[in-house]
Amino acid sequence: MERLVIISNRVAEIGEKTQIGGLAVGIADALRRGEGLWVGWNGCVSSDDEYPAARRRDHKTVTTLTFSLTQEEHENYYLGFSNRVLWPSFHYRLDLIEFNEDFAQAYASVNRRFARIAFPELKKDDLIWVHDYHLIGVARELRKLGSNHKIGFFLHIPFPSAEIFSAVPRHEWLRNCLLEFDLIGFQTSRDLENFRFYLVENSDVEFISDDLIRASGRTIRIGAFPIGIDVAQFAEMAEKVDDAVELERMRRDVLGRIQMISADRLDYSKGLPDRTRAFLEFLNTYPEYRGCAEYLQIASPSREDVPAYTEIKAELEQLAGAVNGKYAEFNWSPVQYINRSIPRDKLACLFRASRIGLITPLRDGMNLVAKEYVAAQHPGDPGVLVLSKFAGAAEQLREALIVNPYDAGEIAAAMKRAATMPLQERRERHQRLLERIRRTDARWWQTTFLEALRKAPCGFSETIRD
Ligand code: GDG
Repeated sequence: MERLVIISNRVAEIGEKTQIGGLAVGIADALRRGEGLWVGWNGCVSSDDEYPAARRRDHKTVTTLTFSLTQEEHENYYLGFSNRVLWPSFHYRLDLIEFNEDFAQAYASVNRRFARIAFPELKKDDLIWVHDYHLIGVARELRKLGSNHKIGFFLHIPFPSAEIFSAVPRHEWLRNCLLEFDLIGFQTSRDLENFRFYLVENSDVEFISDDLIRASGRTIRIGAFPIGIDVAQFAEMAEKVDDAVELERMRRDVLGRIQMISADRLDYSKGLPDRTRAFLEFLNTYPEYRGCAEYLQIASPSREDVPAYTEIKAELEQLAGAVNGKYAEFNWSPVQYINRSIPRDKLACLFRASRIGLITPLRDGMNLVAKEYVAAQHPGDPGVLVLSKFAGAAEQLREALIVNPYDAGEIAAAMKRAATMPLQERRERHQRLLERIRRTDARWWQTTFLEALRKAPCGFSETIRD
């Protein structure tokens, strides 16, 4: 019988309430149906250099197999190659790349370790689904061990333009690793086009059709599979109004306040300082909103061991302080800044209680918050989504107010338009957005990806390229 095996960098606690990170949310949704095995890092770093044994835990339908990383692996594979080379470069921040040879070595050897832990567990008919930029080398390592399973890869972050990708240290090796999968999936058609164009310019891959390529005797399927959310589940959380949020909403109604909200990991790709500057521009340009517009910025801590993240945190705190310093009054603060992760159900209520959702990343694979904001709205009196054109979600969510996240004036104008949008227009836009996120929800994402993987021509690799 077919079983789904997920291999991802982190394995989330199943059922954990304050789970953050889009990948964890998406995978947990996908595994909730059917039998499955989920293999990955448990989030702990062991204090010695020993490789601690993997730990198995059986949940209802899912078994998790998790293990710790050593200090050295954590430094060089996770904080190093994954988050100081791949993450910045795939988000178009070549200036933030910090590369060294140890990072590349550790990345390859940890990918091998993932494969070695997973391989003995595999059954003949398993479908293997590898997730994200940390594990590009896993199929190659599984093939070396003799796996002839169908192995799919999904990239949650953007695939950059060919020029950018060809500047990534070890890009040829990464390309060869990718070509050991049977299906390579991206978030958007733009990512897919970028990958195709890179191959045209940097390989002798043969293009058979829109979704099939041939490399070194193997046929590989490629495609775009925009990730979705469990719309009904999120809407249900938003409807169970939290008392504190409701009280605050009523207070705001009485005071005629306009609430704006954003929720992101505190990451330089999410455009948090640019958005705060845009809010300042909004208050500068439209004085009628001074004293009544409030921006609630939830920025959950992320990767605090990487210097670029501490720098952006300092910048953001300084900016929030500057906006409040300039405009706050004794009974009103324009920016409310929260640097903690808050429970998911509370987040859903806050989205529903906010008139404007501000999702303006500088680059984003998809951005699930944009879809969650739409799902959380009351259909009779919905809020307005202001969305960056550089979020993968913008390819689908066309009825949002689409903005250039680098242009503070443009975002400020969109805030004004959202704040004054007539009810009828809000309803119409929301209705269309809701239809689309329902049609391409978490289940749709999982089933279309797995269907494509089942259809992929499986090829055992005779020659592993280096
Ligand atoms: C990667 C890609 C892609 C946020 N703050 C809190 C909180 N969250 C939740 C959100 C959402 C998730 O975390 C974030 O997902 P995103 O998609 O926005 O972003 P990444 O973490 O960067 O995810 C991204 C995604 O993978 C999936 O493929 O969309 O492009 O970068 O679910 O609601 N959750 C809680 N408290 C918070 O304070 N509980």
